Amino acid sequence: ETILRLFPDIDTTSEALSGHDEEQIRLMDEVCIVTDENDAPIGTASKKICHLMTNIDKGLLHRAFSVFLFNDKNELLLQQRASEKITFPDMWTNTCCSHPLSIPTETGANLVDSIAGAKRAAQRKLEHELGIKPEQVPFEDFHFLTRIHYKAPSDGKWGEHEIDYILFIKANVDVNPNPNEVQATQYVTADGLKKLFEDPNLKFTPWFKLICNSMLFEWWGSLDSGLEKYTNEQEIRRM
Ligand code: DMA
Ligand code: MN
Repeated sequence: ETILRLFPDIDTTSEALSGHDEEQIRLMDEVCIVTDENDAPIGTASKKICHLMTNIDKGLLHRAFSVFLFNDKNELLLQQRASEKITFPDMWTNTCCSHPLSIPTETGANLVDSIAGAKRAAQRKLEHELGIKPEQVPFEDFHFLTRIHYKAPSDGKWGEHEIDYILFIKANVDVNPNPNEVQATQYVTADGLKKLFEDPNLKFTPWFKLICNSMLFEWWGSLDSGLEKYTNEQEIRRM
């Protein structure tokens, strides 16, 4: 693990996983891209290592993506995370989130290649989590908007600290959720989403709330005209 040279006292043990869902434990072995604060790759580490709050508190940061998928009525597809998820279980969130992996097709050292890697990772996870076939979400139809750097604890033991690539896509898709990942889905209008926020019984992921409270509704409003002015932002937004 090259990252041990940069973070010599990192926690690599696995007791934090005991009691969790077996498939979700297995996915904690995926290899994420560790970056510096400017999103330059500096090494790799397992999904488990990247999401332990003890390591995040030492500054460990990794690359991620967030897809916002809209149908032809400009409604946003939301998902409710499965109870089996180790981080942020049962919470409602944007269409699909995950991590570009440390594999040649998903890694990039410059922004153009990193965006392409995030789009390929997005196609892979839209199929894994929601059963959406890659043909229904063509690579060329994804729009990269910006990168968001944020940190958020989940339950004390686990959390997120990411450079998150925001991807928009307009596509009418067939959804067939993987129950180990997703327990429910729904399409919402912008007003419908604002109504959901008023329901005290619903919980939302911290990154989704951050994006909703900053740019989401402005971006959403420009889906059919003027989205270009928000795309391919070079700066990283710190939240
Ligand atoms: C991680 O999402 C990425 C973001 C932007 C929070 P996740 O926890 O859903 O990842 P995965 O689906 O790989 O478990
Ligand atoms: Mn993450």
